[in-house]
Amino acid sequence: MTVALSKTDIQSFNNDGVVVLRGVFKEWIDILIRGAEFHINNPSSSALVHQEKSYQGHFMEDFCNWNRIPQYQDFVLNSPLASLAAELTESKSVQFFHDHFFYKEAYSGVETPWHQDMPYYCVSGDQTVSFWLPLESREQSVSLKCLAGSHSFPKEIRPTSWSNNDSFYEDNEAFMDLPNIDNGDFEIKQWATEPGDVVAFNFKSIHGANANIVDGLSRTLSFRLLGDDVVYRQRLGRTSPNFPDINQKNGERLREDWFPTIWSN
Ligand SMILES: O=C(O)CCC(=O)C(=O)O
Repeated sequence: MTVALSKTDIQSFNNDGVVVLRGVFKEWIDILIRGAEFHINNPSSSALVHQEKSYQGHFMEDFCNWNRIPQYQDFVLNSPLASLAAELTESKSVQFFHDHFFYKEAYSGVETPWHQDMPYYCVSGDQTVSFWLPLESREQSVSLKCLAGSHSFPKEIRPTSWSNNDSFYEDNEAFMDLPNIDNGDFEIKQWATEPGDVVAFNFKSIHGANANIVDGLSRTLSFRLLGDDVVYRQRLGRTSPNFPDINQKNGERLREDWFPTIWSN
């Protein structure tokens, strides 16, 4: 299934590292909600739960469930996801990398801190895209926020553990610190969204999300896809998500049996 994007959408994605696409997944929301409802009651063994003492709700994230939840699998294989990834990353073929679920209960005061995804991953390349897909209406204040242009920074941002802020790997000069985002030097892209809208962003875009302090639950699926130039990269420790038995060498295309090609032309 394909959806044609405008030149402006593709240009915004290239320049800013992020773009909002309106209504492209409208027909898939009910299906994904069914998957998410099952998922909330049946998290995987990789699920992480974050809780802030003074708030009643919790924030659960979970990874790599598309193979066991039929509605997610249907979406990955049969929705316009793959064609949109090919268009945005200007790739001839696209591999599916993984899915990441963010479930924030009402009044769960745990934010998603500013970060960049790429350094947590076992890949390198420029032709990458994540689709951040909220399953209910999202006010701007609780929507994804992205630093425009941060996908072109000269170094990766030092990855840290969200629970204690420790450096994720043995620290080294390959990484830079997060810039001071509050000093007004950066343009922040953040949109209110309706079900069916999606925010597409490069794995190198710095992004975060405020805590869900509104009276309603917040369910978001992020689907991560790999374009033509993406290859395996060995990191200096466990990645997130972690693929300990991947058995690959630097520079190889990711193995097809785990990360299938879902678009080629
Ligand atoms: O929705 C959120 O809280 C954060 C999403 C995010 O960090 C991502 O999709 O990579």
